[in-house]
Amino acid sequence: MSKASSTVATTDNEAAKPKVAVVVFLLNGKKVLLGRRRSAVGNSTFALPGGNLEFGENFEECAAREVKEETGLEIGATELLTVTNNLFVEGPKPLHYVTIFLRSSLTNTDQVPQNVEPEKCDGWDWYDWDNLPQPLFWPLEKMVNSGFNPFPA
Ligand code: IPR
Ligand code: MG
Repeated sequence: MSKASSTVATTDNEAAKPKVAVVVFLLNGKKVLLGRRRSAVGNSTFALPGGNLEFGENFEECAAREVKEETGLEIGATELLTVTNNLFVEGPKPLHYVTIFLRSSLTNTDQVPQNVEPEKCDGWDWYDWDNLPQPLFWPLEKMVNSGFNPFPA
């Protein structure tokens, strides 16, 4: 038994199992949509819309559902950008997420983001990629610091 699976066996609960999240770089011109999280994980940091992949969903379905649930916005086709593997130890229980990062845009740019889940977010807004708000949710900050750019070349 590997050290990792031994750890899982001794912490036999849902939180100890890796989960999958889908998050979206929703792009509008040179801007990206971010919201300040209200959560035990990454509280008060600016993050992309998205969340947990549900049983049977494909990534695009999850992205469209999560963006709609959190912001009220309707997005068009999605493109896969990258995948990260992150361990969150700051909350009451450790969480391990494999996160799928997609890129998308609005079906209609007249749409205005709504804060549909105010218990989970302080509000959504568009931010210039060259002037992002601080602090960023740390997985996003890590990507930005590595030079990652979600915009088409
Ligand atoms: P929900 O599903 O509540 O939108 O989840 P989330 O936004 O906390 O995302 C979970 C994955 C994160 C922690 C990478
Ligand atoms: Mg979310």
